[in-house]
Amino acid sequence: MTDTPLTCKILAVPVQEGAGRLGCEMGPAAFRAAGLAGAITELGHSVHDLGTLMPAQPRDLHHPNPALKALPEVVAWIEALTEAAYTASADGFPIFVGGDHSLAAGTIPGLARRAEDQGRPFFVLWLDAHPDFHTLESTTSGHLHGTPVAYFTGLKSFEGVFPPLQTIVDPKNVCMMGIRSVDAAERAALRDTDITIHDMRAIDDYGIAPLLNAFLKRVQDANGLLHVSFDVDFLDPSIAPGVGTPVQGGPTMREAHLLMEMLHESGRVSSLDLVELNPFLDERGRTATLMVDLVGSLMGRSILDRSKGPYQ
Ligand code: B3U
Ligand code: MN
Ligand code: MN
Repeated sequence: MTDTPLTCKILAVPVQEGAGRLGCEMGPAAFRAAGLAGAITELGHSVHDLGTLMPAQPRDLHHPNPALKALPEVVAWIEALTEAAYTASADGFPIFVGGDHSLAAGTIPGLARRAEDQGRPFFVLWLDAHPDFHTLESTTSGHLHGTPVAYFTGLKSFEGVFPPLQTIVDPKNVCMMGIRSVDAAERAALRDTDITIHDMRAIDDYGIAPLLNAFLKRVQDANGLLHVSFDVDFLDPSIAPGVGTPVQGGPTMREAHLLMEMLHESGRVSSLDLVELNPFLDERGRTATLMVDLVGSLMGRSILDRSKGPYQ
């Protein structure tokens, strides 16, 4: 993909009801102000602005877990998102700009269904400090941005509450990186899944590159499509303070750029979520600006010209 121009379709998704702190609804505006579209077109790609998504009409929904917050509202967003992601992925490279991470409970099922239509295996790279693997029963915070991975990998908890899944994502096709804040119930549940989880310990031990290469090889061998779900709190809060749930000890700026550059070189990435940017908590836009720089690396920016291959 190195030199293939993409048609990027940017959809703004101002959902914030899934997070514990207000402010993610300003995420799309901050990405715009930090120059997201220009950073992409500068690299020779084109950008279509799909505007701002509206949620479906919330329905009366009840669940025995009294901690759950804004269940009808989040489900209404997920319904609209699933359809929007399915439609947007018919062609081009969709970028879903959130919004909190409950967004991925809509984008990923819609994209997985599209991949199935196309007869292509579907893979997810989950970049996050958190595994977001709570069920509706196990979450104690009740914040639904902590649940999307459990939902789209088909855990029963969500049946009859979240929209029925037309296509379940195979847990074997999901790889998490950057994990460093795991609740007790998630820790127990993750022992029983086939998801590949590279926590910060693994990154310290082996480095980003070999871990990512092993996953990318699996995507390549399967001729798969790869969706990247990028939670801004994946990054260390010293470089990315504009998030609601910062966790110390995350990847550095260079580790994050390396990862994005490698993703570009793989030519496998077909869609992207950018979530959990909270401009209300940011410092003079520096988190938004860094995220736009990282999208530049994903879209083909490199320090030196590498078109003839690396290190000659
Ligand atoms: N696991 C915690 C914290 C959390 C999850 N995702 C984010 N924070 N962003 C919870 O509330 O479920
Ligand atoms: Mn997350
Ligand atoms: Mn997170």
